[in-house]
Amino acid sequence: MQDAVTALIGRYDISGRYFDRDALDTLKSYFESGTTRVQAAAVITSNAAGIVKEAGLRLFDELPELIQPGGNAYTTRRYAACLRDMDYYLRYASYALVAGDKDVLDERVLEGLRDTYNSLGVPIGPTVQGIQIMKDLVRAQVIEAGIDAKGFLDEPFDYLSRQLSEQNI
Ligand SMILES: CCC1=C(C)/C(=C/C2=NC(=C\c3[nH]c(/C=C4\NC(=O)[C@H](C)[C@H]4CC)c(C)c3CCC(=O)O)/C(CCC(=O)O)=C2C)NC1=O
Repeated sequence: MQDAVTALIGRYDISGRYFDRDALDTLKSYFESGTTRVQAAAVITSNAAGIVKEAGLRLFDELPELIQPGGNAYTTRRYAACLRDMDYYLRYASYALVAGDKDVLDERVLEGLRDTYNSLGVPIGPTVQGIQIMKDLVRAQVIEAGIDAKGFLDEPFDYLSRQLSEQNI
């Protein structure tokens, strides 16, 4: 698993180079955004349960067929599994936000997920919709907390959405 710093070091080490101007700029901007990343993650941490619950309610309000007979989130067990998945996406998004790198999402979340979802009939489109709802809720709460993280806050949510959609072949 890597973060913005180890990813950069890895790239430079491979070719035995010292950091150049580009690398130093990248490092500088990562460290400058560091406190904000941590503050945004703290907002997610302290509101996680509420965000997941609210996102679930909105999703099932927008797509009621998911929780009706024949829907993938129908039955208490599958409803709970769906919310648990949303909680996974939110928690790993907070990690990726702090790391400044998507590697943790590839390695811990996305790897093998398409096969699992396809074999269980978990619909990708609605899952992405749920992730986007969480993104909106997180953004609203982070703004409300007076934190300006708009340059990178959406990234992990959009990356998860994009990768899930692209993998839905
Ligand atoms: C941390 C990385 C990680 C992820 C991402 C993960 C996902 C994941 N979601 C699963 C199931 C599931 N996922 C959903 C999710 C949904 N159904 C819907 O209709 C909605 C659109 C959506 C919620 C937004 C459901 C309903 C199941 C249960 C499906 C079943 O057992 O039939 C399963 C199958 C095993 C299980 O039920 O626990 C996995 C592995 N597990 C992991 O360890």
